Amino acid sequence: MKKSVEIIGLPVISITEGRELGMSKSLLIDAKNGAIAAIIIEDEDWYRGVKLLPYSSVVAIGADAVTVINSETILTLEDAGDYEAMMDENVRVIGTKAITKSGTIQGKVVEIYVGEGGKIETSGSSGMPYRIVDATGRRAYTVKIGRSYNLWVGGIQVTDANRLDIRGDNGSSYDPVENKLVLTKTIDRETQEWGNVEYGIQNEIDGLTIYVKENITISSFAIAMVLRGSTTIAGGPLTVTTESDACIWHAADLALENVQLSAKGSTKNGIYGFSEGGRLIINNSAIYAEGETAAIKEDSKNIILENCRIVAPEGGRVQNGTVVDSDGNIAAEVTIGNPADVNRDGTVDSADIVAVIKEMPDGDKKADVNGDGVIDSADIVAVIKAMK
Ligand SMILES: [Ca+2]
Ligand SMILES: [Ca+2]
Repeated sequence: MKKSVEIIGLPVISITEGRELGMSKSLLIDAKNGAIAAIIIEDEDWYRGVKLLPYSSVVAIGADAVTVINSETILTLEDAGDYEAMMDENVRVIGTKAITKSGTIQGKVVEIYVGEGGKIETSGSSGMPYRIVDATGRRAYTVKIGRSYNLWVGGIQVTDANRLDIRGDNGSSYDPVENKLVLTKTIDRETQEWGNVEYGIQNEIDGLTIYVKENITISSFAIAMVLRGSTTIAGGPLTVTTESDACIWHAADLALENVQLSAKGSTKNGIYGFSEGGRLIINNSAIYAEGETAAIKEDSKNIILENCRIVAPEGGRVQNGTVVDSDGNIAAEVTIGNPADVNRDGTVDSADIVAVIKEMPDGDKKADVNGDGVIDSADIVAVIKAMK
C-alpha cells in the first residue's frame, strides 16, 4: 500500500528503453470505482497537453521511480478515450469531505492510500462505506474503502490491507473479529521522532486483547504503550521500556491477565493510569514495574489484584492508587506475582515445588507461598493447589 504523496513526484522510467519518460504529477481518480485510474505525467513537452499512464500499465512503484514496460504505455490526450470524462470531472479526493453512508461527515480526507490494483483506501476509521464528495460539493460517489482501525503498531495504522502483517516483518497481526492483536517481534521506536505516531503501540479500540506470543520488547523514545481503549495484555514475556514519562499509559481499563510483563526505564512511572479513566486489573500475572516517582500510579485509585499479590517490596500494599512499602513510602520498584510462582517465570509448575524445597525452612521469603512466615510443606501444598 502506498500513500499518494509517495507516488507523486517520482520519475517514470521505461524498462525496455532505459530512459525517463517524465515525472508523475498527480493522480487521476475513478471515483465511481474508488480507484486510481491513471497517473498524470509531466514531461518536457508538457505544454502540448497532459499525458496519462494508465494505472494498469504500471509495472512497479518503488521508492525512487515508477516503472513501465515502454513509452507506448503513456497516452496523450488524443488517445485518452475513457479517461477524458474522468479528467472533466476532476475529482479531488484529498481535502474533500468524507461522508459515511448514513450521512455523517467524518471530516476531510487528508491522504489516500493506494492498495492493490489502484484501489483507494482512505485513512478514515469507522469501517463504513464512504461517499467522496468532490471539491464543488455537488458530486458524490460511494467508494468501497478498506477499513482502517484505531490501532497503531510501531507507528503504522492497522488497516484491512495490512492487518495480517502490519509492519511487513511477520511480527504483528490483527483480527478484527476477535479484536486481538498478536505480537511476535520486538517493536523498537527509540529513534523515532515526534509527529509520526511516535509510540510503540497506540490503541483506541475498546476491548482489545494484545497477545504477546514470544519474548519481545516494546520500546520508544516516547511512551511505549498508549492505551485509550480498554485493553487486556496476555502472554509474554514482554518488556516495555522507555526513558520517557511512562512505559504503559492507559486512560481506560487495563487488564494484565496471565502475562509476564516487565515495565522499566521510565523517569516517572512504569504503569500509569491517567485521570479517572480506568482501572488496573492484574490477574494471575508476573509483573515487574519500575519508575523513578512511582512504579505504578493510578489516578482512578483503582488497582485490583486477582490470583496474585505484591511480592516486592516486602510488606508492600496498594494504597491511594499506588503501591507503597511497609513504611508507607511509594515504591519505585514493584514485583507482583502469583505467590505460587515461586521462581517468577510466569507459570506454576513442579519447578516451583523445587524452589520451595530449596528455601526451606527460612530462606528467601518468596518461597513462603501461603504467607504464614515459615517455609514448609504447607507451601508445597499451596503450589500444588495452584497448579492447573
Ligand atoms: Ca514458576
Ligand atoms: Ca508458608
